[in-house]
Amino acid sequence: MQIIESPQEMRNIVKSWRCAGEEIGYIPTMGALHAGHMALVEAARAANQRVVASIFVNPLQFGPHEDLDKYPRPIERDSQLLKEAGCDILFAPKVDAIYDGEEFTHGIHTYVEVNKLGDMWEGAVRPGHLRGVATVLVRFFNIVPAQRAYFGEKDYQQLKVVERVVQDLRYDLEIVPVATVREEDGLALSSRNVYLSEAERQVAPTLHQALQVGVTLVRNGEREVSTIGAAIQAVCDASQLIKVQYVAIVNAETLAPLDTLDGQPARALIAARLGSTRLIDNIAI
Ligand code: PAJ
Repeated sequence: MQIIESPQEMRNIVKSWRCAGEEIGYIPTMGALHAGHMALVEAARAANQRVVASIFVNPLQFGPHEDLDKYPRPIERDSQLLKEAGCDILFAPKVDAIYDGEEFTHGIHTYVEVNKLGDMWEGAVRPGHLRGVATVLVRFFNIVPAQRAYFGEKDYQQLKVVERVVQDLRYDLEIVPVATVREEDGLALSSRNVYLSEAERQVAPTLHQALQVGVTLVRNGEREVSTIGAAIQAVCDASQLIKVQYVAIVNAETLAPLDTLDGQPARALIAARLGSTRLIDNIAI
């Protein structure tokens, strides 16, 4: 596996692969890789001749009081995992290869912002976050002109925002969703789980259990969103360590809140704080 820092070099290699008729699968990440990320790599490996993963802790998607500085960066371990998974290239650019210095001091020039879809839920709780994600991803899509890019359903709103960006900006790129990988107790894998204290880690699977309670209600015929939402909230509220930020039952494509379930694809979204750690999860409902 090659490790590449230079965007120009990265672009040239992908271009040469494309000229040779090869298909490229691309996995953008912020590193601190776990089995969730590796599921994306495996999906890419299975469907493409070439696999590129990137690791870039994107300052633009962190709020002023978020964990940018303490975000884990185990680069040796990450590159070993990618190598073992059969990744061809790890693209790991420095911040100044992606952003020009004055973009931070004088305000960046070109943002990618997705109306509505990017303003609700995560967009409301973390202003600027999804704009930061969309802005960095178009830069990476231009540097790594792959045919397919892989995203986890774990970050469901991010997935929908990326699909929208690719459609609206007419990228010739297929966005491939990959199911959430979980611990045995149901907790969705996340690079941020390492921040949890022992007590918080013990109650963290409650988020997934609460979502499953919602699914069970729907299976048993419940259609009132307020009832389902209240049941999910109640499961979480039973633990004092969990501070729910939102529970939302939404249209699976537009993420607009629903009143009743009348057969359209729907998704339950949850975000909560456990101490200083923020966790999100979601489920098809
Ligand atoms: P990061 O949190 O490193 O996640 C990279 C990819 O892995 C995302 O598509 C995410 O949804 C997926 N992923 C994370 N945990 C997962 C799990 N438990 N199961 C399945 N997939 C999982 O998301 C980002 O980085 C950044 O916002 C990024 C897209 C790289 C832009 O900076």
